[in-house]
Formats: sequence, structure tokens, C-alpha cells
Amino acid sequence: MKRVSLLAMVLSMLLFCSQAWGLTIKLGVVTKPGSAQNIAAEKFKELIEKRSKGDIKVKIFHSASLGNETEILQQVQMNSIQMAIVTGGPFDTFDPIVRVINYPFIFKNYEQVDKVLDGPLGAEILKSLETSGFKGLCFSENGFRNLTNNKRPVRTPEDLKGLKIRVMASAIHKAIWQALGANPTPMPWPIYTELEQGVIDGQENPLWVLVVYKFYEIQKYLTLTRHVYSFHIDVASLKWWNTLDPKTQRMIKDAMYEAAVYQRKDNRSKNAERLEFLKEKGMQVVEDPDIDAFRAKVAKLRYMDVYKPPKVQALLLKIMEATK
Ligand code: EAX
Repeated sequence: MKRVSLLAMVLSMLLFCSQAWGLTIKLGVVTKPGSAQNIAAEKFKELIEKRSKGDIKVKIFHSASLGNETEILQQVQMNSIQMAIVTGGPFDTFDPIVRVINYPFIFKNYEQVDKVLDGPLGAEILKSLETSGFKGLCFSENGFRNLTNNKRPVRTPEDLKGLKIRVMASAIHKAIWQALGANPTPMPWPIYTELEQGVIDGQENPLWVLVVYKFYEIQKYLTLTRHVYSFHIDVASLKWWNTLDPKTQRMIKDAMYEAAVYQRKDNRSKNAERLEFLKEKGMQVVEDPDIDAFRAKVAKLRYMDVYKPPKVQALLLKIMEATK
């Protein structure tokens, strides 16, 4: 009897340990080393490998080696990779709820961003992702998006007329640039060649992208539009997540959140220096565009089809209230 219970104990201990022991997490990002997504991914890897004393390992797949962001998310859904750090834009086709964060000019500053994303409204978004097979862990960031183009300085929406602007594969981003009067072309990342060859006249992204991807070589004009706060969703495969014990889940969630907070701070601290660098490289910068005119053009967006689904509309109103 004694021997049987000892055996049972050893077996259950082995079972318990085996889950974390030898666990390798495959994590996908579409961008390259030095990018916002990679900085969050590398910090997460460092923290979790240290805290699990090497029991949990992270293998980062970067530079689109697993395909574009939509393809990365499909692999997470199927659990062929376990985690991903993906820009909010392409998430839109998996769950329209993410459109509420992509709403133009909704966040006035980082304080509002952190309050919403780290609070109950952010939690509501993360929870919603479970219906499409994701365990939403937290949000890291790309930053506020700014317009660049190769044709002319843009100060008002009128200057956008006829400009072919690449947007992410996202219904809301297309709707924004249509409302502003440009000619939006949805296209997955990366887009350097398309810009270089003039297939598109411009694009919009946070400042780090212009530096890391050397867009200053092929784009002349930058306008600080800050039209959308661009977040990353840090997700795990729900299928995989449900096989983990609560202790391992907690360890992963905490490490990813700490990595996200670290990365947001790092990103925000470098923007002034990036702007100087881009000017030195010859970009012509419009620092004070007519934001009121841009805002007026997108004011009706909240009544458009992209925001019609009831749960999207309800959360949008709550976020508008929280960012007043
Ligand atoms: O993070 O596709 C995009 O414009 C994203 O912002 C890009 O992946 C850089």
C-alpha cells in the first residue's frame, strides 16, 4: 500500500513538473530585430527564461519568417505557434472589437492610453479575443502613427487628395483614410519595395518604423498627424493556454505584462531623438498640421458600418467617455 502511494506521488510530481519542464514557446512577430515588437518579445524571453530557471524557453520568429501578421495569427489560432506580438490593425478581421482602440484621435496622451489599456476596458477587449481562439495577455505598443509621403508636404486634409496611401489590412484604417480624402491601399507588411517603386505614394506609422526601416531614404515628407494610437496585442493560443497549469499561466502573463510596460516606456523615451535624426536625414517635417480639420473629417466614423456591431459600439462609447 505504502509503495503504491509513493509511486502515485512520484508519478503525479513528474506530471506536474513535466508541464513547465522543457516547454518551448514559439513566438511570432512580423518585424525585424530592433523593432517595437521585437523589443517586447526579447524582454519577455529574458524574463521568462530567467524566472523559470530555463524550464521555459522562447524561440522568437521574426522578420516575417512565418508570413505576414494575418498568417502569424492563424498559426496562433491553430497552436502551431504559441504566442505572437502583433499590431492592432490586422487583428481587426479576427475580432472587430479592436477597432475601438484604432479609433482616430481618441487618445490625447499616454496617460489615457495606459489607463484604458491596463484597466477594465482593456481587459474587456482581451477577454473578447477568446471567441476567436486567442488568449489576450496584454498590450505593448507601436506608438502614435504619423503620415509620410513622397509627393508634397501635408498640412490639411485637402493636401491628401489623390495620394495613394498604404494602410494595414484593416477595415477601420481604410475607412479613416477614405474619410480623410486620400486613396488608401490595404497591404500587409513589409512595404519598402512598394514605396521605393512608387506603387504607393505614402504610408503611416510611428517614428521608430521610419528609423528602423530607413524610410527616410525613400520618403521626403513627414506630417506629425498622430491620428491613431497603434497598439500591439500580445497573445497566446487559447488551445495551448488551456493545457497549462495556473502557476505557469500566471508566470507567463506577468512576464509578458512586464515586458510590455518596459517596451512602452522605452519606445516613448526615444521619439524626440528619432525626430531629430529624421530631420538630419533630410525629411521635411510638418510638425503642426491642422489637426482640427483632420478630426472634423473623421467625426462621422463612429456611425459607419465598421463601428455598427453592438459590442463594438458599446465599448467605443465607454472609451470615448474615459478619454474625454
Ligand atoms: O509595426 O503594418 C504596419 O504598418 C505595422 O505598423 C508594421 O508592422 C510596423
